[in-house]
Amino acid sequence: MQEMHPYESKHWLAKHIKRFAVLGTCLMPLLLLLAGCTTMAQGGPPLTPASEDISVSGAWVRVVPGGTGSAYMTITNNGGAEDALIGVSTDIASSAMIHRTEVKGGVASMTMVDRLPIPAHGKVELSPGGYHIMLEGLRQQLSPGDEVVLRLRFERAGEVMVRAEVRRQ
Ligand SMILES: [Cu+2]
Repeated sequence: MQEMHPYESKHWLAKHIKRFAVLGTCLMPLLLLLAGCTTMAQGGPPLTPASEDISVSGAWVRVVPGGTGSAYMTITNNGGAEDALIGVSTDIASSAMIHRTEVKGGVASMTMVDRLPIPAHGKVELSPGGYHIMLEGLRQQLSPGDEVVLRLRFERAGEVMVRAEVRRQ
């Protein structure tokens, strides 16, 4: 190996320190995500979202006879850019979809929503009669008081885990 002058070796070190700093920044979200998973596995304190811009409150699940359920919550975007809910998954159901209930001519129907925009500095409420997350193919019997974990996928914020309480209404 070629011997370096003191100046060159200092320069080399500076360049590599910079590279490590960049690598560290990239790893941070991953580490936070892993920390979140560990917390969940242990049934510890409330799950912290991966992003500070998106917060979810008042999440609950209503179980309907026939093996389906609906999840409701308020999603708040504290950031200065629009985000969007683009997917949901959960271990307790084989499918979780974003739905919207619409009433036309006195008849209520549900349509699937691929992308639910959450405006900058705004919030969107998922509530009975409006937006909801449809849970189909429930894998276990749910009773009031049970807690389920939902994984929400956002365009910008990435994955946000939410605990939801099972309630009758
Ligand atoms: Cu629905």
